[in-house]
Amino acid sequence: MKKAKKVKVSVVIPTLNEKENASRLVSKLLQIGKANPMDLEVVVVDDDSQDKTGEFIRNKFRGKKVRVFIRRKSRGLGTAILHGIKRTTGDIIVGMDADFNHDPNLLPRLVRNLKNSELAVASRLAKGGGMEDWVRIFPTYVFNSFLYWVLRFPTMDNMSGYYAIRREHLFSLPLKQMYVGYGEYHLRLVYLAKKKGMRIAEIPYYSPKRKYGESKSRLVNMFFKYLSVSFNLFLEREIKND
Ligand SMILES: Nc1nc2c(ncn2[C@@H]2O[C@H](COP(=O)(O)OP(=O)(O)O)[C@@H](O)[C@H]2O)c(=O)[nH]1
Ligand SMILES: [Mg+2]
Repeated sequence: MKKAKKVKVSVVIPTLNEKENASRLVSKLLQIGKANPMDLEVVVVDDDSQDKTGEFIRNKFRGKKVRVFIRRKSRGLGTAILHGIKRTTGDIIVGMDADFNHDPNLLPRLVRNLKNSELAVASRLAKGGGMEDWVRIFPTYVFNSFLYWVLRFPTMDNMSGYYAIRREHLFSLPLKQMYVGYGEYHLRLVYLAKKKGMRIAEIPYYSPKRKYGESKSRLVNMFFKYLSVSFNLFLEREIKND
C-alpha cells in the first residue's frame, strides 16, 4: 500500500534566556514529530541570550531538523517570530513559546484541525482549557470576554500565542505590521484572520506555569498596549493598506 504523504510542519520558537526550557521542548517536539505522520522542523530564534540558549540548542541538536538563528543586533518578541517565520520551509507553521506554557502534546491536534479550518488556536479559555497561574486567570478572562463580546474578536482566548496555520494563509496577512512589539501579534493574527474570512478552530488546553527561567512579560505595560492594539484593530486604524 502507498504510504500517505507526510505533512511538513515548521515550529517557530522565540527564546530569550530559556536554555533549560528550550532544550527540553525541542527534544519533546522531535519525539512528537517522529510519533506522528508529520515531517517536523524546529526553527529557534534567539535574541543573543546571556545564557547562550541559541548556541546550546545549536550544538545539542546538530544533525537534527533544528535550525537556530541568533539575532545579535535586533531585539523583541514580535520581530523574532517573524524572523523565524520567514525562514520556515513547512506547509504548516506553528507558533509557540519555549517555556512549556504551551503544551507540545497539543501540536498534532492543532495540525489536524487545519483540515476544517484555516487557523487553529490553542485556547486557555475554551471549555476544557485553563491555566495554573491564578494571578493571571482573572484579568485574562475579563479582558478576553471584553474582546469577544464588545470588540467582536473571534476567539475566547485572543492572546494565547500558540497556533497552527497553513503557510499560504499566514503569508496572505500583513506580517511585517503584525509581528511587532511583544505578544500583541496574536491579537492581530486572530482579528485579521477573521476579517479575511478564515475559519478559526479553538482547541482547549491547560497552561501550566513555567518550571525554569523567568517570564519576560511586564503585565501592566502589556495590558495598556493590548488594549490600544485591540481598539485600533476594531477601529481599523491598526494596519495600514491591508
Ligand atoms: N527571541 C526573543 N524571544 C523572547 C523575547 N521575549 C520573550 N521571548 C520568548 O517568548 C516566549 C514567551 O515569553 P514569556 O516570558 O514566557 O512570556 P509570558 O508567557 O507572557 O510570561 C518565551 O519563549 C520567551 O523566551 C525577546 O525579546 N526575543
Ligand atoms: Mg511564558
